Amino acid sequence: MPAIPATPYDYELPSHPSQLALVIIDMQRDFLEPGGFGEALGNDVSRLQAIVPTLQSLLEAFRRHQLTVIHTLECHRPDLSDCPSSKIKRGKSSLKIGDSGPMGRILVAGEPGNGIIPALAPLPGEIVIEKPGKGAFYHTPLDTILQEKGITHLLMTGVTTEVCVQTTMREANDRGYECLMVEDCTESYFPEFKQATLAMVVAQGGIVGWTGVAANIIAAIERWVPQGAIASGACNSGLSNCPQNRL
Ligand code: C5J
Repeated sequence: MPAIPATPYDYELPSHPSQLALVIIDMQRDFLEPGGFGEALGNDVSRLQAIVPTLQSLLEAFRRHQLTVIHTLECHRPDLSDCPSSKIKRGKSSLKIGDSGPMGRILVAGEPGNGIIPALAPLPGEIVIEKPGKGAFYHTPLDTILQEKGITHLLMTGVTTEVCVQTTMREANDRGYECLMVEDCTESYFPEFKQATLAMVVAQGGIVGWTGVAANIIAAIERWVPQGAIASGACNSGLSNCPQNRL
């Protein structure tokens, strides 16, 4: 089986391209742009912008080869009935979840700040998971969708490395998925937390999975999937980025 050079050792690709998915966690204006949730928590949001071009290249490779792409959004219903109370209470920021900020209500579905940044906007046919927790498996249909599509291998990207990306990777690992965190397609407001997370997931022989870089993944995909080949079952779920089709 083809493999991607990775840490702590090569990451073997699955037997069929339809078993692989790119998971893009929370690349939302609320986390990447001034005036959103990330800045309200006191963070320098400009740090997260740095991964956008590399993530775009990886996303384009997946789209070129018609491989499955899954976007997630951290968001809540307008009445916050799906928001864990701990999330609302936690923190001492001036703007809390549900409050009105410069880009609309913080982390509320449908508000301008809650959308995915235009550079990575989902295309029709790509799965968009709305998640009320930090992990993308908590109170979402993600596991069911992956099982229905026969997906076994997940490439984890997005923000922030040590919160939603790591939580999702740990949830996925516990469910038996083979996960690789893409080092240059994930970022944190705290560089030391990103480094610690990368070290933690590969420790003890890959206790949570692998880490690797986008260029190696793109090269492996180019060799592995014939140009334009349709990966059976991928991207054909009928789900889209249209708000009415979000999950
Ligand atoms: C956070 C996230 N950091 N997407 N969310 O609150 O990592």
